[in-house]
Amino acid sequence: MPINAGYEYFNAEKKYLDAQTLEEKVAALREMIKTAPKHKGSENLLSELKTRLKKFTEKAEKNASVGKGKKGIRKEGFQVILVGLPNSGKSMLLSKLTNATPVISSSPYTTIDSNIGTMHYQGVYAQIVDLPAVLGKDFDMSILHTADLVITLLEKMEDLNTFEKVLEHCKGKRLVVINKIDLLDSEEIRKLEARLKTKKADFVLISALKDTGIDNLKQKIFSYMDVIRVYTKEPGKPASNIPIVLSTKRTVKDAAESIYKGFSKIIVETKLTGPSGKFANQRVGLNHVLKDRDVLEFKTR
Ligand SMILES: Nc1nc2c(ncn2[C@@H]2O[C@H](COP(=O)(O)OP(=O)(O)OP(=O)(O)O)[C@@H](O)[C@H]2O)c(=O)[nH]1
Ligand SMILES: [Mg+2]
Repeated sequence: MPINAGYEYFNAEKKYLDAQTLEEKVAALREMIKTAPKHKGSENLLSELKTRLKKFTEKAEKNASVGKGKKGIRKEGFQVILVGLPNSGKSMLLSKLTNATPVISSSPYTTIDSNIGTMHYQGVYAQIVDLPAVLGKDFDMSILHTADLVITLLEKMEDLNTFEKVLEHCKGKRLVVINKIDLLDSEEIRKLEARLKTKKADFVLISALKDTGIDNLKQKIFSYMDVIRVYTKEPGKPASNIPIVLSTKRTVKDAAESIYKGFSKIIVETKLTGPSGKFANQRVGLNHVLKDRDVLEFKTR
């Protein structure tokens, strides 16, 4: 949002926001620095971009020296892991949540090495990891300690009993997903839902094969991320379609500072339209608490 930045800068910024790997982020940041306006008013922006680049290059170097870890999994942002017995449909679910193309097969223990994909949900990314079947020789439970959300994928509720002990290692939140509901009739689905409700566990019923419940599951995963999306707009233009992603209960100031450090200091007025506002174009202060899907219009000095 620097003053007088050209389209090249905005293109680079878009690449930066879309970047999914550290390497892509570093490349986009270099481009942002190259194309950012170089005058008194953009000094803060430039120095902030350079600090960010330094942080990312250091991280990239560190990652390169540690290698990719035992099973080649590097945690990127919010991490969701799929845990389940052989043939429960983990790999097929990964292929439905992300654009990964894992091997899917009716023979058990097909997945030997974890498969990784990125789920895109309305401007927010989550890393999804399809693990080798739980209790099998290739299952490495160390990832249970770092995952933010553990999805246990089941063909039937009883299957959970067989590996409940393993899940004691989970540090993150847990969600039960029952797959293959295309094999059940509506009466069986109704009974299953009733049973799950009494357990008070959070659950989703899906058929990965028939794409049933996949959007609902994505929405659920998003809700576990505890983030909000805030959009910026310029006067007389539509709001950008790339959100600023913040944790919940953050303020206008946090949104501004996430654009670049020091940006909130040059804001003279903020107009807000969205769920946290009372009416469209409401003038709000820097301490106003934001909600998901708010749109902000900053006036700077
Ligand atoms: N009917 C039905 N079959 C499914 C569904 N999801 C997956 N399958 C089938 O179940 C079998 C196993 O699917 P995978 O995705 O390979 O299962 P997995 O959990 O990754 O299995 P492992 O890698 O061996 O642990 C395949 O034959 C899939 O076609 C579903 O929703 N309904
Ligand atoms: Mg598999």
